[in-house]
Amino acid sequence: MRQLISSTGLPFLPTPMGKGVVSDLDARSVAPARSLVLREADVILLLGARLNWMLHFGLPPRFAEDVRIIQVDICPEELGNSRRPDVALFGDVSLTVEELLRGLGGHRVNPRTHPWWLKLSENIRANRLSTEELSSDESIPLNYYAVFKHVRELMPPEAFVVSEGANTMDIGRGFLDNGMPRKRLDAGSFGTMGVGLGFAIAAALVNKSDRVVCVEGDSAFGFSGMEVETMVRYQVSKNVSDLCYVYVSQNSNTSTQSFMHTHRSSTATYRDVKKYPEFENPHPSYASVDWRCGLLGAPSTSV
Ligand SMILES: Cc1ncc(C[n+]2csc(CCOP(=O)(O)OP(=O)(O)O)c2C)c(N)n1
Repeated sequence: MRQLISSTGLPFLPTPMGKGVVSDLDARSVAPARSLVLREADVILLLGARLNWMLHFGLPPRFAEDVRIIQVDICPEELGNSRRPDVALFGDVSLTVEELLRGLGGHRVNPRTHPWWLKLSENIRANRLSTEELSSDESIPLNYYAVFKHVRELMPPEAFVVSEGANTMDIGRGFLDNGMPRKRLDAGSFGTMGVGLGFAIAAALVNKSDRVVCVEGDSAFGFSGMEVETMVRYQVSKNVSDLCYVYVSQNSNTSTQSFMHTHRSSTATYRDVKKYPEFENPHPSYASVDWRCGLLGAPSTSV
């Protein structure tokens, strides 16, 4: 796949767990222009990715009505699932790509002059600017972008990234880069919360040399947070001193949800919850889970 991208100059968009097959840092990644790419692409070569909720089922308005899809998949039942492809290729992605490369015979687009590339580059530039603006806003309560900017700076490029939550996972996808394949683990095709800490433990045990960075939304952490104790009991963090986990977005999701339920409001925010001191404590101390297990945990409200 790396050869396909480098020799054709085609723009590519990784799906979440495909991140790193071609490095997120590759100049041909158009992830920052994702919405535009999906909406306006006229031909899509779908390599092993599935047209499920993560790709909006391949349907309008997120995709063009008349987009032509060339779908390659090793599972025949996935071909035509949700949207009928114009070309269906049943087979191993690597072998199929090798054949495609042979057929393309050195065909190449120039990112500096091709009109589609120019449009994408402009959109990437504009989106990067607005993301930079958000990530440099370090007012309290911190926003996701400001937190991720700092996590990214501390993360070695070969790190495993475990990411779980809703906004935490979505926004983190654009910030926490993968330079290598099979190094991102998230809630997956079924968006299942509760897998994060278990994934982090498994990644740390399987690969003893690379850092594991586990980024959890607070609600997601609530599903499997007690695995911190498992880590300590099995001395995961002693064997792999580089295991590190971070809970972001301590936006008291649970408090907000209970608040919304109690007050029958669908628009309650963290600030509304703060108005009712008699209600749940909106500042649960996640760091104390670490302390109680003998780990180093630090609550943080600023960067
Ligand atoms: C097993 C399971 N139960 C419930 C859900 C529904 N769900 C989707 S995201 C989410 C939590 C999101 O909150 P949080 O982890 O705090 O992330 P945030 O959006 O605040 O960043 C939940 C409970 C789910 N996906 N899986």
